[in-house]
Amino acid sequence: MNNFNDIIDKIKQVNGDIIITSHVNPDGDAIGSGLALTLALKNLGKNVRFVLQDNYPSNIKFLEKIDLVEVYNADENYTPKLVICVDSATAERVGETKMLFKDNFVINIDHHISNTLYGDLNYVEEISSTSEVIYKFLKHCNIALTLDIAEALYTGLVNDTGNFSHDNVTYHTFKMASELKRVGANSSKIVREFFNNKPLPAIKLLGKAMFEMKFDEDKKLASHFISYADLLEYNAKKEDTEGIVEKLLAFNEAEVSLFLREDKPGVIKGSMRSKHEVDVNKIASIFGGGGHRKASGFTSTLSADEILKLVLKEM
Ligand SMILES: [Mn+2]
Repeated sequence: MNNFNDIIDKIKQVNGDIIITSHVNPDGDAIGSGLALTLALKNLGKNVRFVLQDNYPSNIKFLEKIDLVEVYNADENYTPKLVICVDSATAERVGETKMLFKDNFVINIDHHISNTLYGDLNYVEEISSTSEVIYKFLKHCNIALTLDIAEALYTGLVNDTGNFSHDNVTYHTFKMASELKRVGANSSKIVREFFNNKPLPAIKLLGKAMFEMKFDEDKKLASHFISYADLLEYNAKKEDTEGIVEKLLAFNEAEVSLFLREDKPGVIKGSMRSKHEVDVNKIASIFGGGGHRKASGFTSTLSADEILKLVLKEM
């Protein structure tokens, strides 16, 4: 594992384009940490682009500099001198932008315990969010926090902590939030725009999930599956199911929640959350996924029934 000095030294050495990337279906932490780092390195005079396979979700468009996000174009000849990947536990998680890793120097900055250390330099620390890692990095390097950077980082923080409700929140997380407020981050605006800003298909699918939720009395698992046909029927985007897995866990008898979404015919994305002791990072790993003890994800080509059976067996 490398340290922040290794990383800033490499960044300062680079002459030419730096491309920052992150995982597919980017969430608030992927966008927040990546955008904050993009802005910070631009302020150091670097040529930086923030390139993702998928565009940002609509509930994050309030961020002042969100237009810096570029969607990867397979026809373009990218020639970065350095690629920095944030919030992605594996190289595969970045999707098509993995092409950028080829023949290029890669720095991997993340907070997932399951990170495979795929970079030429790796900094992985299991704290609340990659945004908190980037915050520590910027402080360490004495890079100034501008308002734009602060709001991007705050968004990542509320995304990965469930607005400071998960147990990945520490004294340091609150100190960071306090510092971001001092710089001027509008926390109430961020939470309102980010969480209470769902389009109709998302509201309908949430209602459907709550109504149709399955519950295994024995293992205390609350689960729900949304098929590809459901997504089409409700005219929903993948991002419209964001948050359902947490809402399933709101059931007082549930210890673990499992949300399955068929992203394209035959391919299911699974998300899991755990209330207490059950390690869902371990469960996700049987499908080749991972994440954290209390929040994890995976992708599988098994059927929803088969996945549910395997999860119950593993619990
Ligand atoms: Mn994250």
